[in-house]
Amino acid sequence: MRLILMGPPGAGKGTQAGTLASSYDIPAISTGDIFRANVSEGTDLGKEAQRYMDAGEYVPDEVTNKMVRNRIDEDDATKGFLLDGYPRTLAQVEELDGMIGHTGHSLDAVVVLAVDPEELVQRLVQRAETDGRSDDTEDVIRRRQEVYAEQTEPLIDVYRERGLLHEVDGMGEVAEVTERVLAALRDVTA
Ligand code: B4P
Repeated sequence: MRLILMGPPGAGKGTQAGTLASSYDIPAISTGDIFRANVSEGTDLGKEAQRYMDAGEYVPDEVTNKMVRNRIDEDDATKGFLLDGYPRTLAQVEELDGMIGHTGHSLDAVVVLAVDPEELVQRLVQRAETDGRSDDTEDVIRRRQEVYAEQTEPLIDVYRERGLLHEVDGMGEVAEVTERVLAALRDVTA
């Protein structure tokens, strides 16, 4: 199974990714998590990514694409993967097409989590209080939302036109959202 999980900041991508990936016995690949791991390890990639993340901007496509290509080439991803937070730009869509096409497989489904705008902000503000993530300040949250609207929302139409899109209600309890995603994907086969 080769899946993409999309949604605006705070929609629950990272929250759902692990459970969904376990259900399909595939690795969850989160670009945000990989960047944050590199930031805390102080790698060159982390140093470069941090200044973009802290400003609510996307890390440049060349950097992100290379990182995802390396991760998808790892052995555990040969059986499939769930991408959390990638692709986020049209250039990343093209790059991913190339990466998957190269393996002789194809993308199976794209899930978009839909959450009310006020709820999105509330979740992130709440996370700021508990986790202290450096990009969960009010100004940066607003910028992340703008960047999502400008650069990532157009991808929804691209995948809709390809017949791969599943829009799922992301409101309510975490477990309820998981059930809705699994139900939406019930007829999808790899
Ligand atoms: P991400 O780590 O992907 O951050 P995010 O969009 O905020 O989503 P996240 O997964 O963390 O939050 P979630 O919605 O699960 O990206 C961070 C940054 O990395 C980007 O801004 C960018 O700079 C960079 N980056 C990542 N990928 C990139 C790419 N492809 N290209 C370029 N740059 C890239 O959850 C949010 C909160 O809601 C949590 O506190 C959670 O507990 C809560 N929550 C979730 N579901 C809930 C529910 N049902 N009810 C109540 N609360 C819920």
